[in-house]
Amino acid sequence: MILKKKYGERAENFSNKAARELLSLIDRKKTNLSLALDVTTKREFLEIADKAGPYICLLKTHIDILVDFDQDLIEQLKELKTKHDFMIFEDRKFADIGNTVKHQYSKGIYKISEWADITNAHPLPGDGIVSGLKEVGLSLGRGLLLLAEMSSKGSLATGTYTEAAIEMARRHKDFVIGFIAGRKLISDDDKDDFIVMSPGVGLDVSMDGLGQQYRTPRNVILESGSDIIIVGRGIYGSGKDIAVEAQRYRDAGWEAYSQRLMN
Ligand code: 5BU
Repeated sequence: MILKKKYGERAENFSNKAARELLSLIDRKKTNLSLALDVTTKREFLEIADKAGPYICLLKTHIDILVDFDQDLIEQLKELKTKHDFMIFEDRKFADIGNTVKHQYSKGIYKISEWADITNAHPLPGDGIVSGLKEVGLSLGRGLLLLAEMSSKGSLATGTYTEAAIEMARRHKDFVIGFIAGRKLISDDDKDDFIVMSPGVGLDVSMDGLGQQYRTPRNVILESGSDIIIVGRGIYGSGKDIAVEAQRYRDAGWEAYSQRLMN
């Protein structure tokens, strides 16, 4: 897998503010690690984010699993973002018609568009989902990822569905900055550039008993040409030292990228 350009150099391929910032941040901080922070209390959430913060480019949230969510959590999250220099990705997986997702993105309790630099959507409903989210997010400098593939066993997002996701992204290049997928989806010579983020990454286990399937940072970045590894329980699983594990995944992800550059 040949990589022609470094992360930072690719920033110029994007008009989207979030994409440009993320690619520059990855280069500046030398980390392609995103932490999937799936804990259910505010205390754990902020504690882990603070410990892993120095090693990540992107904090991935599922804000609706917090049992004690409040506005103060968002204020503290923003402080950690500045303190550690990372961006925020709410893994909301929007999946409805444009008019509905517009409200889900900007309103309700969470007001995702106010604090999440990046969010994602299933291409399933058609282009309207992107248009609806774009109405809210583009002027705020936000970026969207389309779920072109999923890491779970038996995922239906394959073949022509994945191809259609790529075509949808091409039609909305100003707002769609990339994909959730397990591999690079378009060639380096393509006129369009997209950032690929891969969940289902772990160094110690191969599955979780509920359909999740894990591959290593080397598989994902070096062999499959993805750009960002998303790691959750591999970092904060029971008994783990958060900073040690975050550093381990950061190093593995960066090593895989460095090797890809040399190829
Ligand atoms: P884990 O603890 O590393 O298994 O967490 C993986 C995270 O990535 C979790 O937040 C999932 O919701 C998320 N995820 C995923 O695992 N697979 C996918 O295809 C997508 C998201 Br999309």
